[in-house]
Amino acid sequence: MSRTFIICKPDAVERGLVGEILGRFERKGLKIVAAELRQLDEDTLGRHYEEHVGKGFYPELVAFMSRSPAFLAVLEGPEDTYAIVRTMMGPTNPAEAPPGTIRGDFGTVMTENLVHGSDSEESAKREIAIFFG
Ligand code: 3AN
Repeated sequence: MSRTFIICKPDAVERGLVGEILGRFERKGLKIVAAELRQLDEDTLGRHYEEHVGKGFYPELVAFMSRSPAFLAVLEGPEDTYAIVRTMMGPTNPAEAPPGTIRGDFGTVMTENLVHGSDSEESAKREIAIFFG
């Protein structure tokens, strides 16, 4: 089995899109094996986004990700679950995200792009450890 980590970001929770997003992953055949609505703090976000700390957009990213609760989940599928989730999310820039993807259907700006998904099996393990211990 293969697991990945997702965040329905604060914009998704505020807009009432958590059910829509989780429903897509469930209908695809992925199983929710852990989930929690949680207010994220700067310290946790610094560990999660360690490759972005210091970049120009980082302060805006942290302010956004900590402005209201996010919905965290671990999803499980038979193999390459992280890649299935990434394909369903669409590219980081919503302008490049095709219809049918989560960002393509619901997103219009780069920072507020609704959903995070681990970008490799290694990232998934690292992020599950950060958020679910
Ligand atoms: P993804 O969320 O698609 O994996 P990452 O991990 O490269 O993308 O970036 C994490 C988050 O940082 C993005 N979801 C987005 O909110 C923000 N971000 C990344 N690159 C930029 C950028 N060039 N300008 C503004 N925000 C960015």
